[in-house]
Amino acid sequence: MSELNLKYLTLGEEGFDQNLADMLSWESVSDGDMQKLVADIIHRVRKEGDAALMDYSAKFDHFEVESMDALVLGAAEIEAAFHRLPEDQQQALQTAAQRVESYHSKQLSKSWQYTDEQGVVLGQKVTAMDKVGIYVPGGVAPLASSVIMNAMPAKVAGVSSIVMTTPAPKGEVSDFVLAAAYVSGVTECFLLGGAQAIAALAYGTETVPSVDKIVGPGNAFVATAKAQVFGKVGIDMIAGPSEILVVCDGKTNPDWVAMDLFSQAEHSHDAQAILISQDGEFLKQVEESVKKLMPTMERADTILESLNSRGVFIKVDTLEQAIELINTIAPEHLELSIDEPEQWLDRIRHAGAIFLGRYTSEALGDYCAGPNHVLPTSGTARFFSPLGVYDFQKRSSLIGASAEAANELGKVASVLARGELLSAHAQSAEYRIND
Ligand code: HSO
Ligand code: ZN
Repeated sequence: MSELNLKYLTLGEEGFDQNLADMLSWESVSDGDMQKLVADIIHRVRKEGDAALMDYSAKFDHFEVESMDALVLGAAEIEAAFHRLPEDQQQALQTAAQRVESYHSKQLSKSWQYTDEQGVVLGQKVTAMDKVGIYVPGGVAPLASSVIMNAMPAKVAGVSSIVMTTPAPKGEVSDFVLAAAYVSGVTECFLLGGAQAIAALAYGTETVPSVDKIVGPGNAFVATAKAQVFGKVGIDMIAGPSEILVVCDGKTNPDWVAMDLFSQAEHSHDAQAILISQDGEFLKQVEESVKKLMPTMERADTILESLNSRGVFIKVDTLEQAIELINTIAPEHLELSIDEPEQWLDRIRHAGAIFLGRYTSEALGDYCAGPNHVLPTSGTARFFSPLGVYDFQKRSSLIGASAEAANELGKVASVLARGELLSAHAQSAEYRIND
């Protein structure tokens, strides 16, 4: 294993802003070649439907099937996977699903309506989307929690059909992932991965229904495909690598802090873990903990690569300065490992999720606290929010004019329409003016 080589920065030193900006920058790998490859896959799925899906399944997943039936799991098969799990896993999945469900039920928007002074009925009618597709990556970690986090807000919104696709390399699919689908109301699962899965969900094939929105994480192919089908269907945000920023006053056990940094670093070689403290000694102690604990980690290679390429320890003079830096970084996950963290909340404007106090590890939020773990990355917390029920609800405007209101407002509309040189608009308003 190569050596740990952590980057230290000190607020106020020469070049700090640029050095920090360099550490934070992250470019997606979607170049022109990738765009073309993905466009070809989408085109072929649109043209050939199921036949293309079966062919891609053999080619990319080494899973050769005679018919599409082999790539579809229905409700009974999804449920059966749940019952094959050991009881502690069944229970943990159910607890997580219930907590995520009850948290998200607070996010439900309701329709509203009022009558203004002119007697015009105005309002907003809120409806759920009809059909949603969730992409679940294959890869080494069977991300059951991501199934819950993506499906549950759709379920709470009242989406009537929630389907899932996940690749099945050599026909293998994780029972843990299927069981998570079961506890979160997914009714059908397609064993498809990559750009072809996204194409199938966006355009539909003989077997796969087209959906209204596609959500869920994925590799560069999946992200590129989602960007390309956007507009035909809705998509969630395109997520970058996972990040954690821990602000610590130096009074938390350094092993805890090191492990919290590891917990994001183990997601991928380009995940980012940042620690900020006003206590320089403490930063060194956490580095010692990192060195001590690293060899004990199952995913030590990934953690080390991530810490060496993108890890940063930042020394500040005061906690106030630390809080200022948070707003510049706009982290996906922010742990406030300090006394009375709530006192600082007013000043924090940009963060995907905020973990309050030394006992709140990010892992609780990743799995089972209740809030969503699909969060804005790469500084996009400046303008994006966590995935929520609101992402599966949409709004229709309501306008109802009485004869009197049509008279009054019609005059305004007529003047504006004539100003825009749109006479049909003007006349349709004027027909209803009676004085
Ligand atoms: N931390 C990830 C979510 C996750 N963690 C899934 C464990 N499993 C999102 O940033
Ligand atoms: Zn995580």
